Amino acid sequence: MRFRRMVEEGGAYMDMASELAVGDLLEIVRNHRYGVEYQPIVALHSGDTVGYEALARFYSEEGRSIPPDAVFKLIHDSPLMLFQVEFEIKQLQIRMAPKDELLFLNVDPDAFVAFGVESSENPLVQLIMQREASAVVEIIENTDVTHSRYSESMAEAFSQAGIRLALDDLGAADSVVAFPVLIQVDFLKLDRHWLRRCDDRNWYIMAQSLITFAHETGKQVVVEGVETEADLETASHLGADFVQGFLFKERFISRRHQDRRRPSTLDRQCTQSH
Ligand SMILES: [Ca+2]
Ligand SMILES: [Ca+2]
Repeated sequence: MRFRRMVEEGGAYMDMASELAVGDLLEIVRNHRYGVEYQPIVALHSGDTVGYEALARFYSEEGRSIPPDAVFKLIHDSPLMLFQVEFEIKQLQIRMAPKDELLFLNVDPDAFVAFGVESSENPLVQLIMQREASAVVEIIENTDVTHSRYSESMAEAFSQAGIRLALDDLGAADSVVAFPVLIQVDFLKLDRHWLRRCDDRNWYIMAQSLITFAHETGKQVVVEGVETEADLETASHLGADFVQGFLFKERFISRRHQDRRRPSTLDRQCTQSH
């Protein structure tokens, strides 16, 4: 359960072997071989990109992509390293992000509590506050009590700092929803599984009802995992506000932390544009 976010961030790498040697991890961290993939959040009514979800990427010395879930799995064994890596990645995701759109950021509750300050004084909250009203923090629900408490305390801290919240992966295969969280957040992100289930009338009505609930309580809804025009049509019939997924692959933006020793073409582009 704790690794659902990491699997999501794994994206295309999900099927690859996800073992990583500690030495390789240290090499990645020491040299900040990090990157970001920004996936567009698209308004259904206009087709415009209104925001991006930032996803972490990692690279080997040779520039090869490392499955993100392998990195997160390993750094979870060391709270301080988890905090350090999460902090640096959020810094990068904010620094390299398109400036004017919403920026959806996945924040790891384990990293948040690892710092030992569970309030808006937490450095992760202070960092994300730089992005002001355009930041949205994505939270996931956890089945075990400890992690549920971490998610709740993190949601509270961001909320107190005036940062909007999205409930991520709602309806994922192993998800459990706490009603207070459902009520507290500003965005609902319906997991990609809804699109596969919507042939079943009961699931369809449930999705519609969640969207009606969201709208009547001032929230907006993102349907994730839109891969085809048919998916787009389903999301539209459901009444969602936004969609996200591989149908919009040409709008994805990939950026890497600059490696001073061997800057890539992409890095040079990033340096020029920021
Ligand atoms: Ca997410
Ligand atoms: Ca998600």
